[in-house]
Amino acid sequence: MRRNGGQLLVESLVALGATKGFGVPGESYLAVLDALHDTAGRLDFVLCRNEGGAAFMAAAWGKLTRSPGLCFVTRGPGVTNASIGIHTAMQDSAPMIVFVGQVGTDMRGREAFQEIDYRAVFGTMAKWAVEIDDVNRIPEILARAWTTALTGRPGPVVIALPEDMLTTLTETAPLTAPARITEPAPAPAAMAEARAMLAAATRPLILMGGCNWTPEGQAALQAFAEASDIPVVAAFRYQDQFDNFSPCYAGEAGVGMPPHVKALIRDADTILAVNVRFGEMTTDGYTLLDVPVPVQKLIHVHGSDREIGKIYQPTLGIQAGQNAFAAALSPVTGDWAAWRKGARASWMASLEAPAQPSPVDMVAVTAHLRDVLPEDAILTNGAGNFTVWPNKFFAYGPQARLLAPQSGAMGYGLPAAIAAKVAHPGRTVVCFAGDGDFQMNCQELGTAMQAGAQPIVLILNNGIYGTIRAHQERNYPARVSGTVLLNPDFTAIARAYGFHAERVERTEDFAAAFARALASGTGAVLDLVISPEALTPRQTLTQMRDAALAAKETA
Ligand SMILES: Cc1ncc(C[n+]2csc(CCOP(=O)(O)OP(=O)(O)O)c2C)c(N)n1
Ligand SMILES: [Mg+2]
Repeated sequence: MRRNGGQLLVESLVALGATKGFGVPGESYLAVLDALHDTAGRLDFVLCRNEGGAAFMAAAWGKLTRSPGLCFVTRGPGVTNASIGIHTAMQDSAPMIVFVGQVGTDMRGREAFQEIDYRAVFGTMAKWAVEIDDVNRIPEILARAWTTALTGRPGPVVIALPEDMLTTLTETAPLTAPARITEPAPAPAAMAEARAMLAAATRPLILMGGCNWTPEGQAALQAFAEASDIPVVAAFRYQDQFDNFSPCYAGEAGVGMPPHVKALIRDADTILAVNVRFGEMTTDGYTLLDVPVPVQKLIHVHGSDREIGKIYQPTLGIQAGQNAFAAALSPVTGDWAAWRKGARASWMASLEAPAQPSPVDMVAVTAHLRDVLPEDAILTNGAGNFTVWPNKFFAYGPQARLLAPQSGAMGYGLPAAIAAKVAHPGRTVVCFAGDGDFQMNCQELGTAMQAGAQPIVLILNNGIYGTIRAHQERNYPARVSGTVLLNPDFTAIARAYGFHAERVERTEDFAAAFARALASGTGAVLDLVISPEALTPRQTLTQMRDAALAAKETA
C-alpha cells in the first residue's frame, strides 16, 4: 500500500501507542495534519493557542504518563515559541517528541523562509535533534526517537520534517508496535556492596526523584525505606514520587530548601541517590555536597552513564533503571531510628506556618486543600514565590501528582494542568499560578475550553513579580524597578473562555468558592487576593527590605 510521509508518520505513532498530540498548525506540515484527520479518536490533535503552551503540555504529558508527550509545530517561529517546553522537558528529564515542519529540501541552506538548522539550534537543548530526509526512513528514525526519549535519562527529541519528504509516496510499512526494552538491572555484586555501605552507616539518607517511576518501583523503594527505617528526601519538584504519608518521607530538596532538609543532606554519612540528576537546587548551590568528591559516602543509581560521575564522583555508581534497582533492594538494619524520627517530625512541623499578613491566607488555603482534595488530585505550578504553597505545604500520597518544572519556567502551570485534564478527564486538577505566571500562557484557557479539559486555576494575585521583587529588596533595598504589575480583571478573562470565575477577597470565603469551583463542571479560575507582604511564609517583604537596609548600614 502506498502512503505519503505524513501518513507513514502518523500511522507509526498510533502503533507506538500515542493517543494525543499538542500543537499549533502550520503550512509546513499539512501532510501530517491531513493524516491526523483519519486518526481522530485514536490519535487526537489537541489544538493549542501558542506553541509555548503546546510544548509545555507535551512536556507535562511525558512527565505524567511515562509515554513521550507529542508536540506538533511549524518551522521557524513555531519551533522557537516551542523551545521553552523543550528546555523544560530536558531539565525535567521528561520524555517528549517535537515534530517540526521544515522547508523543502530544494530550498534548504539558503536561509529559506522560516528555515532553521534544527540540529544546530536544538543539538544542545534537546536530548537529540534530527531531520528525516528520506521518507523510507520515517519508521526507523521515529522508533529511535521514541526509545531515545524514554530510556536512560529521558528527554526531548526534535524531529524536523521537510515538506517535500512528507508528501512523497512510499511503499514502506509503518511501525507495528513499540520496542520492548527492559530496564538495566543492577549487578548482584553492586547490590551487595550498596547494602554493606548502608548497613555500616550511622545516618543514612535516600534521595530520590526523576521521571519514569512505575508504581511497583515506587512501592519497592518505599518498602525498603520503611523496613530499613531510613529517611527519604525528594529531589527538586519530585516530591510526588514518594508517598509523603510514609513515616520515612522527610521533605523536598528544592528551591527555598527547609533548614531540616539542608541538615539531613549535610549531616548524612551515606546517601543513596536514586534516579537523581544533581544540580544546585538539590545541593543548595553545591554547598551540601562538595564537588567533585563529597564528604558523605554517595551511592548514585541512575539509568544513564552520563549522569553518574557528571558532577559528583560517587563512592559507588550503579548504572541501573530505578525500578529495577528498587526491586533488587533488601532491607538493612542499623541504629538510626532517632535520625529517621527526627527527620519526619521536622517535615511535619514544616507544614505549619504563622498566619499570613494577607486578605487571603495561603496557610489556611493549603490546609483546606489537604483536607478536601481527592487522593488522586494533580497539582501544577509554574514559577514564582507562590510555588512554595503546592511545593512545601501539600502532602502527596501515592496517587497524587505534582507537575512543576525543574527549569523554573513561568507559565508552565496552566498548560500542564490542561495536559493533565486531557490525560485524566475524571481527576481533579488544580493549577497554582502567580499573577505574573498566569499571564505567560493565559491564552491556553482557549485550548482548555475547546478540548473540554478545564482545570481549576488558583491565581495568587499579589500585584508583583514577587520572586524578583524579593531578590530586589535583598540586593537593592527600597529601589523597586520593573516588578510592579497592573493586572486585568482575571475573572472577566476566565468567563470569556467559559470558565466559572470568582474573586476571593477573604480567607473565610475560600472554602465555599473552592466548593463551587469543584462543582462547576466548566473548570474555574479563582482570583485570590494576596498581600505582597506575604511573599514568603515566614518573612514579610518589609522585613526583607529592613534586613537588607540594616546590613547596608553596618557594611
Ligand atoms: C519564562 C520566565 N521568565 C522570567 C522568569 C524570572 N522570574 C522568576 S519568578 C518571576 C516572578 C513571578 O511572579 P508571579 O508569577 O506573580 O509570582 P510571585 O513571585 O509574585 O508569587 C520571574 C519574572 C522565569 N523564571 N521564567
Ligand atoms: Mg505575583
